[in-house]
Amino acid sequence: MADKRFYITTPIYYVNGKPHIGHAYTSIAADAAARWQRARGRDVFFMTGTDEHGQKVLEKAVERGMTPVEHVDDMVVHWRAMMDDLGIAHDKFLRTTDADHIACVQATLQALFDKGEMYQATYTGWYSPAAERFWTEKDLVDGKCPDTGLPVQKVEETNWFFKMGAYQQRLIDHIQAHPGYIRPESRKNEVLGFLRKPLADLCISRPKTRMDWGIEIPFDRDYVTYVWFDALLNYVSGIGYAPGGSAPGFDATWPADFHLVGKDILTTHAVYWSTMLMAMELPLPGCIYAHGWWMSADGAKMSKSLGNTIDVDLLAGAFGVDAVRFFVLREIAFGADGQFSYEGFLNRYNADLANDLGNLAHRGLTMTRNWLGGTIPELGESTGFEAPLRALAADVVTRTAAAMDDLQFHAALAAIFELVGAGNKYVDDVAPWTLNKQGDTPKLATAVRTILEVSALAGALLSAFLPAKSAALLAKVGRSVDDGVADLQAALADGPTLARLVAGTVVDVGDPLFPRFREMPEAIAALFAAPEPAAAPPPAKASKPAPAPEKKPVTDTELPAEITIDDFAKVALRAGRVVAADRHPDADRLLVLQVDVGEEAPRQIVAGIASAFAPEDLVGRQVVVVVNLKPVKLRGVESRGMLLAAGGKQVVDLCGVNADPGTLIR
Ligand code: ME8
Repeated sequence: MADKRFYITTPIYYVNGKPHIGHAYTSIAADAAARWQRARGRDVFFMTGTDEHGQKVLEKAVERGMTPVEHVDDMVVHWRAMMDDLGIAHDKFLRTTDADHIACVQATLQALFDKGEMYQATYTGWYSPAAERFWTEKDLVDGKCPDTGLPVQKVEETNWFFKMGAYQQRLIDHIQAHPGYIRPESRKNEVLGFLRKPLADLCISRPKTRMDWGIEIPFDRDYVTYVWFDALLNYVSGIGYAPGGSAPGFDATWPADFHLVGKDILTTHAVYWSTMLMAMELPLPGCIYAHGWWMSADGAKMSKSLGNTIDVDLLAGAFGVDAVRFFVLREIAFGADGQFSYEGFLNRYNADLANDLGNLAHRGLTMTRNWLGGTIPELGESTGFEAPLRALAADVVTRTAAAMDDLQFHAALAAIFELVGAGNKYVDDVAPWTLNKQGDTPKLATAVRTILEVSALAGALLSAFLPAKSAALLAKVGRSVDDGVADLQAALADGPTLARLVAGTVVDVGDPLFPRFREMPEAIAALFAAPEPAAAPPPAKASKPAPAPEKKPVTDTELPAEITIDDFAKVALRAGRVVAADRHPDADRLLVLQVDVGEEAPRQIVAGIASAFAPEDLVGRQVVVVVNLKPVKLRGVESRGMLLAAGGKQVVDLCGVNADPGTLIR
């Protein structure tokens, strides 16, 4: 369909934390693809946004002592800023708290209900707050969420279900008939593997009594919509979908050409979203592309919850925004995982941007200034090296276009830098300094002009990756951004001529585009030079400056005021043994323990140690218990006593004694 808009999306990001390099990655990739297609002349719609409902976001709001609305309004600012700072030129930034999104979700729910796609049932399952989804007992890995490895909660409740299972065979058939539907290939096979087991129906509601931060279900107002059902609909709500009749423009935009997602959220897209669309009788997107993860230096996935992320602002501040955009797309194939290291960043910056691209342009510009009066020369006599360079340029343009249409960003960049490398080799082969010495002006003009042409072509090809630097490079040879677009389109249509510049234009040598860094920029070196905190967890050490005061609570490190022996004597400590342990039904940081402290019956103690221990590891464990602590209710469960533990807020171990339960400890 010639008129079909190119429609590309990123996931909409949870506002339970600030953005990091992983989110920047998906956004940069989508932006590069969108910019490329726009430059090619296509009508593009690029949508991104924030996912603002659900348990995770609600918990964060509670933790911050804010209402959910206050919290999301405050957090969205960081996400918008990330997009602006990284030059992400989206056409729409959607928030799931937007009124028109909410209206679309409710209308869709009602339409599916009216069609008989929804039913109510009582469900027992394991809920993972981190992944915001239910699992069956069989899905769990070591009793934990298979996606996140974090604790799950057993939940039994009556809910609304979407008849997802009914679409299983249709989905398998679609995936098999459209080999490019789920990419890369390995991810497609993963989804087909998942679909070999019977596909259960999808629980799409949450009772307000448990969690009310969501979109109310129109046909049962005691419930809100499950966050994924809400979030996935953004891809159509944002372009004007309505079950009874969509806004003008919807049909020219849907289906999406590409949904870009991280591999962590492939199932929700490939299975939930695809079957939802089938039930809604909408065509499926062209491709769901699941890219890999950025990992920290110690090989862990960077995530908000692990706190081992790379600060994009810091990196962009030190090396420039375009260097960040370039690095993340050049360093790893789109689909593979990549380990981030600052040394790797520095090396690639110096090698590709400073030494190759920056150097080629600077050589051409200084030669023009020094030997040719500072204006772009007419092409003169051939040196014999231009024809092979033009042939390579033609091949590079073709390969870049094919790679960009296929989201193979690293391959596109590799091709463009092959041209840059060939440009530098051309300089060495032609040796313009010899031509200058010999006074061979016709050949010198050709040589210098060709260097400038190759630099400008590289600049035009790189505009989707390095918007600001590409514009700066083109400006040095008198080309506007629009000229660059015209040059690119001409090169795509007819092959590059290496004769697009305007002779007589005054060049602007200025400073090199990418200054070389002989050592790590100070702001980054400072991350490693700072003294290590006494008990810094390893991931944080890999990516953040060490002793940020707000990260290390005062209570963990400083001595509180002195107490007397009498004060201490008020605390009754006893040896105990854990006889049973379970997860707290309502809080994933808490465990509910039954502890024998030598009394008639075990004590129930609620402890915030779930991040360090699985319940089954604790049974039989000897512990030290404060037995005269006033009983409290923690998230609705009574706790009578406290365990002594090491590590402050970040528990690392429990204190234990080898003594019978009830033994007095002093
Ligand atoms: O999942 N490496 O939001 P989210 C690469 N709201 N990419 C990463 C990454 C990493 N270490 N960490 C995060 C959600 N990402 C849902 C989506 S869509 C209808 C709803 C990127 O804030 C990657 O794109 O947890 C991943 O899929 C996304 O951020 C998850 O963002």
